[in-house]
Amino acid sequence: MSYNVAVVGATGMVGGEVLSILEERLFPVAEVFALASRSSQGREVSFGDRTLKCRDLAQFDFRQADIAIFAAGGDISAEYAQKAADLGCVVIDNSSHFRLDDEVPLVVPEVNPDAVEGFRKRGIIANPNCSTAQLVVALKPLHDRAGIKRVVVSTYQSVSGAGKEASDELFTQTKGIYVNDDPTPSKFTKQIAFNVIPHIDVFLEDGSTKEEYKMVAETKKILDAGIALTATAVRVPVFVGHSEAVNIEFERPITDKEARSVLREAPGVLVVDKREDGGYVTPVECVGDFATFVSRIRIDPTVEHGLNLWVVSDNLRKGAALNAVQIAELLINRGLIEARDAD
Ligand code: 11C
Repeated sequence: MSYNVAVVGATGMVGGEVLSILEERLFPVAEVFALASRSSQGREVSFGDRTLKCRDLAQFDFRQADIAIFAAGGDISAEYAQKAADLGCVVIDNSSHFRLDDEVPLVVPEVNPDAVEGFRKRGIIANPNCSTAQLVVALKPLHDRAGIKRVVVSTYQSVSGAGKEASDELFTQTKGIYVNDDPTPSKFTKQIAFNVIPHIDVFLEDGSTKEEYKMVAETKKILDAGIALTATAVRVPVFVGHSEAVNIEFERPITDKEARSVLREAPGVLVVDKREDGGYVTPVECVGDFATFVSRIRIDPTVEHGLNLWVVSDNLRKGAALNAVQIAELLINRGLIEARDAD
């Protein structure tokens, strides 16, 4: 059986990755609809060796699609996702719009696959924030083994998380600084080239940022509401690949050796941890990969049952497009979705 898939935001960075991943994973597509705003109508995007012409999202009849992957931001999801779902098209939404809605499951297939069944309420499944997705993939097997009490995480997030304009700003600023061009930021609040910025998304009343809040709330919804988590989210001058320094306090004892072997067996995780120069993964090495890489696994002797980890993943893939495609695969594998025009 094959499925008609609509990709909303097909001209964006995540939309482009969705198209690549559908093709790379041989997703059973009958037809792919590349949808974008009216101004992008007719623009061409690649799907394998085919070229697709973008259609106007506002004019698209979602009855033609079995699955829609939305990757065009919260406002577009707010306007169109429920309409698409009401027309019988299962929506997988990459924006933050529905993530904390009780009637919408928030799913990372390696972590809480059973939650996907809840899609029937509204016909929508939410994809987590990129920094949460890779974190919970690494935390889940450790939580199952030793019970996580508290997590302290500091992120090192690439500019692609903030979109194409942000990536362009890093590129232009980096080049410009060598020829004394004005580095005045426009997308970021401070210079990003040769700098780090401890601020992602808007500030909240308590002094944290929304990115940090998302990591707390989404981890609780996906993994376990009982886990205490505190985060500091930092933007770094890296194009693709988010990194996280993670400190974990467990209920029960766990050695670094046990953690390494549990992580080695865990779905979606690749352990690269040689305890020697270069024996760990950096963001440039994870680009284009499906895995969440875990390195620097070691005991934290300052707390009872403590561990430290370094977690790296391609934020456009596991953090967005790959997770969305995996959710679609999960729906198919569980027989939860049927092509309306079966072959
Ligand atoms: C960033 N994590 O790196 C953000 C991007 O809620 O889907 C993803 C925002 C989201 O800026």
